[in-house]
Amino acid sequence: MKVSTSLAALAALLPFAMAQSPVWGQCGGIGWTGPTTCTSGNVCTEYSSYYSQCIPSSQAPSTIPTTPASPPTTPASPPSTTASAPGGTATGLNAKAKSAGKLYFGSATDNSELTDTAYVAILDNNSEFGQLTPANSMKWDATEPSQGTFTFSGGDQIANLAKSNGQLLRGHNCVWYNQLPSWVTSTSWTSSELLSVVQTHCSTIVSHYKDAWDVINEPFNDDGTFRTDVFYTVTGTQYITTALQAARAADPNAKLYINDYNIESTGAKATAMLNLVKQLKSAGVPVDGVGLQCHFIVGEVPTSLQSVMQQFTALGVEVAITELDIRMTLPETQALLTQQQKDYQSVVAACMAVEGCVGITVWDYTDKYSWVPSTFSGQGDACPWDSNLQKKPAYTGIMTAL
Ligand code: 9MR
Repeated sequence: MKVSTSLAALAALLPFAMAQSPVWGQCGGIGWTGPTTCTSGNVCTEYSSYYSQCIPSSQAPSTIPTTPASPPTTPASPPSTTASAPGGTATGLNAKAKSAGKLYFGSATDNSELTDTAYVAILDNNSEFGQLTPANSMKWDATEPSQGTFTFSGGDQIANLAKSNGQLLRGHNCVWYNQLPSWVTSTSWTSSELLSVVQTHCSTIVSHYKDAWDVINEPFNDDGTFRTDVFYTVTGTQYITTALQAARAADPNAKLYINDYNIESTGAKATAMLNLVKQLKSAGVPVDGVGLQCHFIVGEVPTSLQSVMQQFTALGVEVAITELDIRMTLPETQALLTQQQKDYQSVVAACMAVEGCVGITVWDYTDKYSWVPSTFSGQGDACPWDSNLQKKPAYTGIMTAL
């Protein structure tokens, strides 16, 4: 399918420019050009300078949160622990990121890694990491293995670790084509049945884990057409609207993201994501951020990363670097490590240069647990710590940019 065809399909499916926003629709915020009043029975409630939403009058908070002066923050964030050395010098990645005005520097992690005490000791260090993303345990196969039966044990382990470390949590993810249980992929759904399944799934997991969420993960093919997974095949783009609205209703404070890869440079896929965000916002569908995964290759960091992030923030959404790693063809050499250091530095510098880039997450901090070698044969060493949990030159590259 051509980009123009899929966007036309999206346009046809989304309700357009209304005089008043519907319940759960957007009704204000920086960059918002749509309606600023709500349909009867709802009240326009400001959550941040970037987002106001129509809430049923019966559910509207008695005190409206104050508008932050700075770029959007995650309201549900726990307090950070002290992360500076005596004299005020920031001692780790998260401490330095926060001193520089970002919300966090974080890492993905996985449940099977949490028995490695040396690994966990570094992960627990709030000076290095102020945010965690579960690499697998909040995905659909882990959280709703059979219809209506939810299991939170794996996700809870990581959520509890983040809480006890004073770290933010990023839910990952509500709707993705991959790691789906067979009851989702093998049933012959009608559109309304599958939308109800999406609604229940997103609503349940987003209300269980409060913070930022990758509500929609990887909706596009690399040519900018929509990925023809079960959700798109059965519902068109309506599943995106349903998932985001369910997430907003489940937790009005959670930052709701669409997350993808290969949108980090200008091209068809980034354009498709920009158009999707525009369409969703103009239709009053809640979307707060775009996640740029940033799975890069040494020596091939896109030069347009900063300008692409600026194009997203110009639409009134925040951005985050959600899954950063920079892999190399093995064996590792000093030259590759030096180039990797420069590459980490330039990615982090791009986020630093964009006010609405709220934070950076590496897709695990150590080569010991990177997903890369099992997926890309002959490649690896993509993380800022090596497989012996020692810092690599890449670590210095990040610190320099922060
Ligand atoms: O890191 C995850 C790995 O353990 C899983 O086997 C894999 C399954 O697809 O998913 C990995 O995480 C992916 C993430 O959920 C979405 N973006 C790409 C990540 C790397 O594949």
